[in-house]
Amino acid sequence: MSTAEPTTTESRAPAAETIELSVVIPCLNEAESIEIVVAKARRTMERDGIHGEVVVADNGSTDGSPELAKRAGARVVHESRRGYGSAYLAGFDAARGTYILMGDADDTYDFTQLGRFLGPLHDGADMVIGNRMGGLRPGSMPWLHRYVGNPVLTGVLNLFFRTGVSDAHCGMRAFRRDLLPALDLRTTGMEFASELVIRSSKLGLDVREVEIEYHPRKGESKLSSFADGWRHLRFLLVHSPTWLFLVPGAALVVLGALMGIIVMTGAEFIGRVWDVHALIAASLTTIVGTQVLQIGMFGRAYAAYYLGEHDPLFDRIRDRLRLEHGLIAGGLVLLAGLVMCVVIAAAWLSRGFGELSEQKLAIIGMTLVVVGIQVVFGSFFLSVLGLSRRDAPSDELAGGRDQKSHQRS
Ligand SMILES: Nc1nc2c(ncn2[C@@H]2O[C@H](COP(=O)(O)OP(=O)(O)OP(=O)(O)O)[C@@H](O)[C@H]2O)c(=O)[nH]1
Ligand SMILES: [Mg+2]
Repeated sequence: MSTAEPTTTESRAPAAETIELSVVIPCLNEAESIEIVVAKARRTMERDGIHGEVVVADNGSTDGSPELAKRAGARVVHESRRGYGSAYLAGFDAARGTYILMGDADDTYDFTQLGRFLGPLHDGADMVIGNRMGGLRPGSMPWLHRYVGNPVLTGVLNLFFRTGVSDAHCGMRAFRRDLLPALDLRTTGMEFASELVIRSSKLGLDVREVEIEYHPRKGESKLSSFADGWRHLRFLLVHSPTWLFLVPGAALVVLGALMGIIVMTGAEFIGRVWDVHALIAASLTTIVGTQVLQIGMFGRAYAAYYLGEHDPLFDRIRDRLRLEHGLIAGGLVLLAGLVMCVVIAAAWLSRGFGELSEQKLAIIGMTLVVVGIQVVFGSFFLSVLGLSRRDAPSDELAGGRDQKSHQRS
């Protein structure tokens, strides 16, 4: 939530208890359009008999936008921190309606259609998101956003979080204001749009879509294709340990194991037989894959313990596996590796430290030793993450066996 206490310029604000809809508009230097947009929203609410208010959240505009917004009948909130998300957080704090409708100040969204968002909310939806893709007016969206940015980022978002939303960056949305504490929105930039969709999906909200039109903007765009695109992607990645770590980690382990099998069986691959160099690559791939996998597990544990995320897979694993299971598994891998290394060393010793040409077995033995050590310490670390939760009873630190739900590996 916004930390800076926003200052409000009151202008024809209806009594709080009568407000059904707060139209919240973020604004940064939108003098060309802000008056039009505010007037459209106000006129439409009057026309449709909706008791509402228009809140403009300004981010330090230098072109007189706040004054224009106020003149058009909006309540203006000033937020000192830059960014689309910051502006919205300040606007949401100031909003007093039962429902909030969000939309840009650049006249790209048609505020005369706001009733189409309110309808599903009256029908019981928690959130309504516009879908612009069927209603793009010529010149409204550059091809890079239309065919690359939006589909790729919406696709990644749905792959990672299965939200089912078709146009995840549509800026026109409406939702119940009482959901804000549960939504717990924090991001300050354009990635705020993704955060809202992901949080709604994680909360299992009833999210519906409405087809809308998207018009060419007035004034200068505040969106920076690559910087903002990256901010979205970065946000999606760091909120999905599964796709950031577990999937690539598992892929590396499988790749390393396959390479190892090809070398050890002497099978032909791409027209040739592979030897010790390929086995070294296989070993390193497996080791790094195990590391990445473990970081993913730590990430999921952190999200479950500290971010309060509901994670059925993690819960299931935690219910079935204890620290000791991890220690036994890691210990067995370590032991297998040690046995291989000792056998090779013994054979070498029996030859009076003479010729030694057991590179392949030695590489496999050492790989198992390294992986085993990682699993042992990784299991302890997972346990430490669980133990250090504030609600953990203090005697868990002693590793009490009866701490069923906490002492897990
Ligand atoms: N980027 C940015 N936008 C802000 C900020 N504060 C308010 N905004 C407003 O956020 C809304 C969205 O920004 P736009 O530039 O329209 O971004 P966009 O809709 O993704 O891109 P366009 O299709 O080019 O309009 C506009 O109403 C901006 O005025 C800020 O600090 N940074
Ligand atoms: Mg816009």
